[in-house]
Amino acid sequence: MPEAAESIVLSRRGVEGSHTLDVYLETGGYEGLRKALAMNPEEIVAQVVESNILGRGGAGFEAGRKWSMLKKSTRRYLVINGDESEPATFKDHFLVENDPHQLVEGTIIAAYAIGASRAFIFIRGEFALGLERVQSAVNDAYKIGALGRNIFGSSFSLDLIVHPGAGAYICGEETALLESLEGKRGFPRIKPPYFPAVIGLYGEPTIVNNVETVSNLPWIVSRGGAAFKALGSGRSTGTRIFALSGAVKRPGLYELEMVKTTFRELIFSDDLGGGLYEGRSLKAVIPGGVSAPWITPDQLDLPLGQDEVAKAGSMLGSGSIIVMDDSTCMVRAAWRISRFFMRESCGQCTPCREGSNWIEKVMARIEAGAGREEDLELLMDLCDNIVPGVSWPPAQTTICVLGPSIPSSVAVGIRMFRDEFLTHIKEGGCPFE
Ligand code: L3W
Ligand code: SF4
Repeated sequence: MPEAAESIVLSRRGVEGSHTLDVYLETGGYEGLRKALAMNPEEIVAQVVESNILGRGGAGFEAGRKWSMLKKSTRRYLVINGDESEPATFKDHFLVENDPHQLVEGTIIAAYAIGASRAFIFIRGEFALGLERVQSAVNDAYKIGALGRNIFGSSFSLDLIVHPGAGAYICGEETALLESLEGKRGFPRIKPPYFPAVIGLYGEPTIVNNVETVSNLPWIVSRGGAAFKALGSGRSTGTRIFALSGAVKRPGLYELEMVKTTFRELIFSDDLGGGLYEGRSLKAVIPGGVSAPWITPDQLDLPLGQDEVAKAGSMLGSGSIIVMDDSTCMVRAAWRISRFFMRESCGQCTPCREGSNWIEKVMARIEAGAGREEDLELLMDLCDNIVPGVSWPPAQTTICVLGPSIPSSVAVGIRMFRDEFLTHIKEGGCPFE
């Protein structure tokens, strides 16, 4: 059975009015910030380093280490990435709508720790209610002196700007997000040299952190980095929100202590995913956003931990878990994912722009029943041209990681479900329709 989870970022779930200032203050809101302001910024960085919290946006980079990499400069910025657009990832959406003050408080703590006097929260434009609530939380924070000049009577001042995205998935890539904030088209920059911590917004050192990552900070500062590290195991400390979707009885968000629960428990426990629908069997699971290689039913005892999933040849990524049962057409699933990447490619790099288009066209014709047997080799060859060796973790031939994400589901789909692809080709159509 899964361990009982300590609720950190979802502690106000189900509390009526959780997005309002009154409820936030009644439930300990802004106490973490008050404590933080009584500490030196270096002490807060030390607490976050000790917590070992891994970034919750997808890459899992240690947040404290990233802060420590910030290049010395008089002007520095903090940017919070709330442009969540990965298919089946919906944790930040929930946090911005239901606990916007927690996000704002975490942002102020992070800005104080890194010495930024201006911060931005970039929120996916389609999250209309979330945008409204975060803006309203920011307005309230100014009113009670948690933002603006001399926050809570301290010498620290901060301005916080809420910025809506304009509908492009690629703007969730941190350097494209910075371009977009600067008013330009969301084209990713080449890293290095453009690691935001070195050359970021307006050319100044910038920290980009995910919504869920900073939402943990009020708790980390209040309870201490060691208390956070005591949860989870190994490098995967604390709790994490898992967004469970697909063919399960109880899809939704589950905040779980990292590593202490397995995929099997998350999917099948009555108090978590509740299992599959009657008479159905499991085919595969996509473990961390649609860039991640699928895992098979015999890998279900893997713990939900960063390194554990990486060792098994996939990634925990953004913490979204898609369950596919025997009613799922795997050709259609892989085609839909390739179509997503094709549409969202920004077009700067040839392998990504041309490769995604070509792969999508071939996948579409197989799904429609007009494929040829040679198409499977053609698809693997196209994948190989985007990621040499179609290896995992992928070698990068492009400016950003969207390119290397394209082959993953197509290659893994062909390797794991070749017969299903061949059935589409030989029978001239989708057997699931
Ligand atoms: C300074 C160095 N900074 C690394 C920083 C870097 C970034 C962080 C991680 O990919 C993943 C991707 C998606 N000096 C540094 C340094 N940094 N070395 O560390 O860097 P990186 O490049 O590994 O990650 P990334 O480009 O942020 C993100 C996966 O997440 N993903 C995506 C989810 C999508 C959303 C969404 O909908 N918006 O979250 C899903 O799993 O595939 O692997 O800050 O600057 N030497
Ligand atoms: Fe744009 Fe794709 Fe290149 Fe990323 S890999 S910069 S999305 S073309």
